[in-house]
Amino acid sequence: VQIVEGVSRTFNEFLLLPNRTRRDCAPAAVDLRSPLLRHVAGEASPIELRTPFTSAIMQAVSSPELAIALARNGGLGFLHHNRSIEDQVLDVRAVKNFKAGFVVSDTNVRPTDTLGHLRDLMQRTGHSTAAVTHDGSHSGRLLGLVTSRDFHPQRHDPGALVSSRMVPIDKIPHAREDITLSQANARLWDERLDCLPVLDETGNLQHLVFRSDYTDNKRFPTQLVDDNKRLRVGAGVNTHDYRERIPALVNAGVDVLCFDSSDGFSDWQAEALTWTKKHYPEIGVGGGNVVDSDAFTFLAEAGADFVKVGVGGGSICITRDQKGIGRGQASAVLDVAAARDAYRDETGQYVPICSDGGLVHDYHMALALAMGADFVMMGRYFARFDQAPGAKLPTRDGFAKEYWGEGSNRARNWQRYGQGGSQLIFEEGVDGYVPYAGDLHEGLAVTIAKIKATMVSCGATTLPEFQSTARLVLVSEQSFQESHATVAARDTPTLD
Ligand code: MZP
Repeated sequence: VQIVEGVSRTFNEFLLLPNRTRRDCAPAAVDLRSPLLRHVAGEASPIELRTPFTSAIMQAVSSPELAIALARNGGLGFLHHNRSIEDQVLDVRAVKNFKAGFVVSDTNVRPTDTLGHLRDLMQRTGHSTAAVTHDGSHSGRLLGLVTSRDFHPQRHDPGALVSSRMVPIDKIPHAREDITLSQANARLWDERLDCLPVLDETGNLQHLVFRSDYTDNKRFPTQLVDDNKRLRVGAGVNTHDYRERIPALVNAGVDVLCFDSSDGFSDWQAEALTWTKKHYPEIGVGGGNVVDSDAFTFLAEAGADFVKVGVGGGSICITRDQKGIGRGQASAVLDVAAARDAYRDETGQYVPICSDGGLVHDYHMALALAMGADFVMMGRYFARFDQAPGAKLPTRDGFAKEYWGEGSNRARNWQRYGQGGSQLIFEEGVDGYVPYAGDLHEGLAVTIAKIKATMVSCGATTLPEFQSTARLVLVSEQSFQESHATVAARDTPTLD
């Protein structure tokens, strides 16, 4: 037996030291773009994430609704594969057919229509936002906006548009044709709106501009939606039926694939990656999960376009209890990041890595990125939002959402947790609840603000800069305790 040097460490054991913050290093200057796929070092990745977040390949997480919301915030959803090929294809199509657009005149939306009617209409047409004009035409005087978020199943939607959920035009900042998209984007983010109407001088609607249209410094109207822009979506696949599943997903328009396994250091995964790159060289495909440099190099050599890191650290995971395999997520990311850099130096190819699972606090995401992860994948984090598929249930203090592991009895994902047959013999995951966290757009905006604030404190405005200049320290048990507030809210006396 060999005892590997070093201790298996977790994110809780590290803190970042603040670096000097220069004057021009402010949150607005921070750029969170990150490569998703293998590329020649020094050149651009074929697909870049605008924000370094992906959703876990899990039933309780990656619905089309969540993938749409995440893509619109610059990340990427990975639709799960623990069901029939036909069902997964339908979900890919739901994301690809989603149109960030407005309901046009022939659908005849008038202020007197009911929200129920509008919901059906928007679901049928795949529109995220409806502009309500005085005469129901797409170029009439704009009265207000209704977004698909208002139609979440847990919310009630009776009544006429004007009296209920419509955001009236005087509450919406609007734009004229001559502003740049970067200005539009700043307004969208400031107002936490999904879209910005462009009006002519008499208040007639010209276009709607969406967050997802944002491209630096492009001018209207070249970048406007109403064209064929589609959101990007990823899909999980497994090493059992990939020869049938992958062609169907590619045919449905999937952008990226990822082999999903609790232990990806295997001949099956290498064979499946090689097959995919041979038959679909134009499609990016990730592999994993791994926790050390040998496994990274094995998958990179087999053709993986990115490699996912993490065994046993997931919030719903009991793999370490059941099988005694895994590694603290911080040690795993540090080791694999070093292997990625060595592979780059040797081959000239940059193969991004993803830190998957075990991110409990927002600052853990910043740590994972500082330690070398190009992007992160999260289950628990996204399962808490409205857009995740788990049921929302009342609790004594508010609401909770269901969240269950792919290795639990509920999910029975034997393709991921193969124990030598098409059955789960023992569980590797649990079935539980997470605190409800509202809307993804709002929650992720706060998380992004925190990560930018961390990077500013560390004097970095890009992720590569953050990774090359970050200074980490190990924390003792005592300093870990010191990190938390020592005055509990309940101890504070009531003040007049
Ligand atoms: P977390 O973000 O909830 O901590 O972890 C999500 C990750 O845990 C997933 O992306 C996947 O890699 C892993 N996972 C999913 N199901 C299980 C399980 O049932 C699991 N054990 O470990």
